[in-house]
Amino acid sequence: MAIILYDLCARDERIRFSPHCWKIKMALAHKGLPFETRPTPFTKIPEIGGGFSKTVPVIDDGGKLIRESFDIALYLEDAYPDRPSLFKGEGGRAEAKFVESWAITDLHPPLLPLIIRDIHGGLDEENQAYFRESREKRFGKTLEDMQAGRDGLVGAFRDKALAPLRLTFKRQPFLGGDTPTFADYIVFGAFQWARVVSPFPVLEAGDGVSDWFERCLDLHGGIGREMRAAA
Ligand SMILES: N[C@@H](CCC(=O)N[C@@H](CS)C(=O)NCC(=O)O)C(=O)O
Repeated sequence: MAIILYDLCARDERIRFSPHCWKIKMALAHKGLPFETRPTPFTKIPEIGGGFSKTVPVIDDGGKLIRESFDIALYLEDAYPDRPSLFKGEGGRAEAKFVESWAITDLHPPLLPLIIRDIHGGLDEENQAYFRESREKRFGKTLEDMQAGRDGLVGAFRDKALAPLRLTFKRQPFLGGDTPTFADYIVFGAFQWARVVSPFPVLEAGDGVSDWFERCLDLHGGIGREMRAAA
């Protein structure tokens, strides 16, 4: 039976933009596990499993519900040990946790103001109201004010926030080494989020990080690239 993934969707249900859900789509494809997605707008998340989670992704594997992207990846690794490994061993699990922590503290925060108003633009009316209210309360600024400075912010984002990735890709094609691991999918999710919601060029063509992202878009039959980029 196919695993079900509750996957955040935009006004157009075909548009799937959540960075955390992309991690899991890539992880499921990496393991070669059949899965189906259930398009889920922000305001419908509380209905999953009768209030099972405040966030997506959530997976349903034969009636067993799992939430939190990192825990889902660990579950898939342990439940399907004969499939290609997401972590390449214990050390890989521990290192992927560091990559996730870095993405939360140092990658998502500077990326969000570059695309936050564009995320809102893709939602339906009910979800626009929810997104605006929750995010403006959280950040103490309007979405418009947050995104207004992006032309001035993107240079520092590329130079500083992406420096550790750029340095790494000088030596190896993936964070996982010669082949990708869940660490790659954690970071991929962030850039796929930006690619799907916004035409703003957060990555510069020809940069090592951009080259790596292009490689990731082609992985697993190109499931990342199949999702159309925002125009
Ligand atoms: N720590 C969670 C974070 C998931 C998360 O923040 N998901 C967002 C979508 S990208 C969400 O569901 N937000 C619900 C909301 O804002 O109401 C994970 O890794 O799964």
